[in-house]
Amino acid sequence: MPTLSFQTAGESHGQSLIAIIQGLPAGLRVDFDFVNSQLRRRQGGYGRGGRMKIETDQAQYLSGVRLGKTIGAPVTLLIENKDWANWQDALSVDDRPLAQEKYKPLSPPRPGHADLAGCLKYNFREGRFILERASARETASRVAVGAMAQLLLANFEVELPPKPVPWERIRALREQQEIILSCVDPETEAQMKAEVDKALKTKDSLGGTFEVIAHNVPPGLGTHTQWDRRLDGLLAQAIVSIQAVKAVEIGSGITNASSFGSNVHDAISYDGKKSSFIRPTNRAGGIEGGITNGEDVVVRGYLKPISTLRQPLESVDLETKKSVKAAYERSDICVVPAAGVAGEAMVAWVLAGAFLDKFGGDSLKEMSRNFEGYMNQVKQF
Ligand code: EPS
Repeated sequence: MPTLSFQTAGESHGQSLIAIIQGLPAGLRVDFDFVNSQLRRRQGGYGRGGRMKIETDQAQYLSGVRLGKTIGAPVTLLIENKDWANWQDALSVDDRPLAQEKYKPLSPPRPGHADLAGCLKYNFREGRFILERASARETASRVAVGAMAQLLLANFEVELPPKPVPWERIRALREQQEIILSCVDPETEAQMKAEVDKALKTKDSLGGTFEVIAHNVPPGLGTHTQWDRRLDGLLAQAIVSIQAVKAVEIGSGITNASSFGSNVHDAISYDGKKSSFIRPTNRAGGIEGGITNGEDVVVRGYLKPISTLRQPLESVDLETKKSVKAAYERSDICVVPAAGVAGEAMVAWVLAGAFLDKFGGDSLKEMSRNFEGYMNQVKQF
């Protein structure tokens, strides 16, 4: 069992979403506003469907936090589904007679969604219960968990030379009330918005790419010594597990595959004054041999277009096996900005886990001591 772990529970139109985090050290101050602001960011973005008008996602803390700080016990987070009020008769927990007029069976299965594979596996004749858990609404729990990981990591920033990152734009994106498509280049963002408008008109959907950059990461997280502890592998799993993400890239991994090695690997030099190793480039995305090398950790997620189409593809009626159009269920058109927030949460989560694996500690104080000792060792290297 890893030092840090979490599990989520909850269905899209059930009463609430839950996450239980195990392994956070005691003494971590919880910034409740920060967690909620991350949840708010996840709800934004151009191309979202009607659901986000119903919800105001906020985390409640059922266990593990007292007087504003973690106590080392499992932390249980709860996010209410306001839409439950509209579904509780149709999806009641007990077996009272189904409110037929309210129940919305999901049939025939939507190509690209979990519907068909889930129905075959769990032996349902329509996809309602599959979609309820497969829905990307589950990422709300993950964003709250990731925010807790970000709060932990904020205690361990290391100083590194400044990078050419468009900070002003990123700050503005963070502060703007209405999230459009979270693109660092406003001109490209306008073109992206036009594409979403086009998909709206043609009743289609869109995917896209998000990038997460973790700054000030110390060298030495993850390890080359065992396949399942390589940090790039852990990041890849965490990112691909986000609904609709179908590919992941570390650094410039995809273009690296079609380049010569001399144009891919990041040369090493040493700055005696700063006692630190320097890389003019970071095509490796901050990870070599499954270990962080002190550069920014750069991860990209590639999303397929949302699989619910208002002009549905061919599908099959699960009872009659006849060809019919796939079902339509209220959905988003493009979720790239929201997936980016989930991606940020998952990267923070994996880094926090690697931090705990390396520095251990049952309290933040103990962990900080271990971290400082190691950083002194790196400085004197
Ligand atoms: C989501 C909530 C869902 C969907 C979306 C993500 O709301 P509803 O199904 O009630 O409209 O908008 O889920 C999916 C994309 C999916 O395929 O199920 C959310 O909170 O992000």
